Amino acid sequence: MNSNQPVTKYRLDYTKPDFMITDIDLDFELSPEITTVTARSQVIQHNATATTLVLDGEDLKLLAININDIPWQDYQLTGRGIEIYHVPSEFTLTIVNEIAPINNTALEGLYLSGDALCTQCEAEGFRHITYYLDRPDVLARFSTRITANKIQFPYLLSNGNRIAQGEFDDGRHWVQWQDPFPKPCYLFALVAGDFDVLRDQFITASQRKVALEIYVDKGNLARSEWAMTSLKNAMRWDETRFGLEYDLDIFMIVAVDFFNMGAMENKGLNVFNSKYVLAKPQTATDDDYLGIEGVIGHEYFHNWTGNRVTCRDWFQLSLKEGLTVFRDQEFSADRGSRAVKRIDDVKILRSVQFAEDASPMAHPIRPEQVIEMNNFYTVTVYEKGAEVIRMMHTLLGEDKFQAGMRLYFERHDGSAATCDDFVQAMQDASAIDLTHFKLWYSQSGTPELTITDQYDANRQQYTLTVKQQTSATTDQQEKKPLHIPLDIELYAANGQIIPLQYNGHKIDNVLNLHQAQEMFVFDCVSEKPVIALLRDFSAPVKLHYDYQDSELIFLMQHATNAFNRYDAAQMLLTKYIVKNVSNYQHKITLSLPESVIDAFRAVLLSSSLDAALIAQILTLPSENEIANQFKVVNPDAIHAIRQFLLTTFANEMFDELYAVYMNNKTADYRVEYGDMAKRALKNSCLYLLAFADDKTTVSALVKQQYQQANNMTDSLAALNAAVKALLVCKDELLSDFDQRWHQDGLVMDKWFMLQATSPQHDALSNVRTLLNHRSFTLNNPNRIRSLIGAFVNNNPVAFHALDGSGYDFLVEVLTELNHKNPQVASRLIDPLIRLQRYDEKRANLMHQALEKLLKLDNLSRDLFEKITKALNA
Ligand code: B3K
Ligand code: ZN
Repeated sequence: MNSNQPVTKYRLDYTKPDFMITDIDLDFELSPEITTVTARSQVIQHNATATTLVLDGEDLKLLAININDIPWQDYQLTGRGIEIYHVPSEFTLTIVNEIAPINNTALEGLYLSGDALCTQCEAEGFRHITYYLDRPDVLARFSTRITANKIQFPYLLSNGNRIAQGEFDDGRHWVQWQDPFPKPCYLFALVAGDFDVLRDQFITASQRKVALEIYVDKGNLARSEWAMTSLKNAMRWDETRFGLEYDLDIFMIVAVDFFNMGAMENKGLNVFNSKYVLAKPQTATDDDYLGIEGVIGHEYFHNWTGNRVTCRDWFQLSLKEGLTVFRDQEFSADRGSRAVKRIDDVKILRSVQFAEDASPMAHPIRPEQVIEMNNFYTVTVYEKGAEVIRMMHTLLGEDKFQAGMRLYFERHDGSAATCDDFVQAMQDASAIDLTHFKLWYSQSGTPELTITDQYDANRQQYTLTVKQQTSATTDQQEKKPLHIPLDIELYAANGQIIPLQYNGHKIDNVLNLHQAQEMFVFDCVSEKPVIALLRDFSAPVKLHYDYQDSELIFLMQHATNAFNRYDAAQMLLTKYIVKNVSNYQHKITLSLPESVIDAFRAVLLSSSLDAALIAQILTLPSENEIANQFKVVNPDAIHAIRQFLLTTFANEMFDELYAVYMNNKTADYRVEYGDMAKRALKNSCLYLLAFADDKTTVSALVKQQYQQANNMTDSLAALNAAVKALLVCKDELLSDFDQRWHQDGLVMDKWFMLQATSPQHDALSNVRTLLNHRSFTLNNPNRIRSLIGAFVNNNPVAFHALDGSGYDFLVEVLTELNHKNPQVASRLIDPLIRLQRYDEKRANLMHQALEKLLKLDNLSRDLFEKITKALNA
């Protein structure tokens, strides 16, 4: 695919473009086999010494170049595009080229999704459509004319407003679109196909009418209603919380089945993976509903944070992504449970982002060097990026943060900005010095806080000593202390809050850490307190503090912050997980104190806690979360300990789990937060029960729930329990599910995922068999992720099998995907590049697997970048 030698690009090498394009008229003669693109651009020289216009372009067939409507011969095609020599200082450039969407399996540029044609241009896909200045700091007004066969492609969509349309005698029709807002080409979109359309409208705060249209595959109209509801909620929320109104007269969403990621925020025409649009109770789980709400919100919020103000260069990606993730997190938190949303987000950070920091792909939220930009749409740029925004929000408070947002838009609306610009606006609007804070943008790695304390009863003083340290990462040896907001609270033994004060002055709960080691003294502390640390997870760090069990159990009951309650439970379990992993390795019997079980039983039976929060606390940390506790990961030990805990909980709390299960049944299915919380609690009880020794009772219960369920949340929960606890009914239920849903790819993804993550000893051979299942195809990224992605990421025991079979399997898959879809291949390889985290035997096998891949013909830039980093680490 990419025959060019991979080149590393550096953030500090940024230079302004020599030429700008102010306007572009695109004309598409569409057909899946050959599409002809005519691009008429208004080009202006910005650097007076530049006379060569260098345009990006890949996999294009050039037909003609005109300058000011006169054919131009003075050019040369390079592997990466075209160099046009001796151009005037201002001119009209017309380029005609052909592309073949039908052959585009990489799903970047213009490609076929089922019977529809659609585009994906971020980050650098536009160069697969025509020759252009494919960089985000070139903003042009786009107008797009699309011509295609009317029967095959009744809907022809692009960005902006539809300004004209017409028909030809030969069965073709055309539509002309115009987008009044200048934009970089990564926000360009075109969709052509036959759809059902859900239409609605939204009246903005200033009383403008916006037409809302959601395009879905024929027959799926009923499954698009939740997406529409979510869109309207997102539009209203952005007005009320951020004061941001939508700017065009129309907002369209198109759902497609073949899509490399979740969705794309193209101006006025969002293209979505159908997974994040389609939902009805029978096919979508509560988590799917929440996922749709979040992603619809995310893409919509990009209209201001990403589109109106875009990125100067791709190193600045977190400018729009970190900020927009923060915004979508807040949207979800404001709509549902703030605490539960926070816990979900922290889990992703701890399990995936911390692992990325400890991998050869470690990078700051603003990367310094990149070979393939698509490799940097990472949890670090997105989720850690959102944490960095959240810390600024914590430091400034909502009002000053919003003032910062307003200043940011005042300064940068309609242009391309940098992360520094954003922080500057926050600093200027708040008068809070963020100079030291900015280090979060350039330093990679997970900071670790080691906290000790001392209580002086005579002086009634409590002293906290906080050390911070960030270990070297593969990309960066030297680390400096960061500005870290540490949110704390002190409690007396009766659960009362002890106010923070020193010398008669009130002290804020958020301590500002700046140095490698600091001391904080609090007085008027009349007894040795229990401390809640990192309230709401106020910074993306690892915490070390020597809590006694009794203190953790106390925090599980008394912490005012729900995140702290959850986290105390996690820390308590983690202590015994780590202890038992060592027991396992030394062949000592596994054990869990009665007091720990009692603490969890108390949470389970709590009448005051939100049901969804109880469910979160009762969910054991995943094997990946646990793995991050260890320098060298032992997947078998971790799995064994987790199974032991599940069985212990189930047997010890059987009656209580059963009672809570029974008490939280909901009659009808409603997408309503309270009901979702009840289902979450009920289903986490069912999951635990499935591991109890009384298999007859639990099998019957699981089977009954599966058979009686009127919604996917409940049937999938039952199926999951059966598969993970290896209940005898599992095969029967799995095959029933297959019979029922095999024609529905999105539903089958859940079924593939369950089997890919099964603890069954022959999970891999089952996965191999499923590659030939009627519902599976290696052409669809969703299927790949749910079967292969789930296996390599979430079945560590099988993937890291000591015979190397898991690694061999991944090598086979990647060999095929390397040319078919490099972006998807590159995501799948992540667990294989983390070889330093495993014992010598596994690390050697992983090394061999990577060397094999490195020898592939035409290795994509995407895989090349990760493999070479891993081998050189
Ligand atoms: N901006 C897109 C992601 C594009 C990924 C390109 N490989 C979706 C989003 O973050 O909203
Ligand atoms: Zn985004």
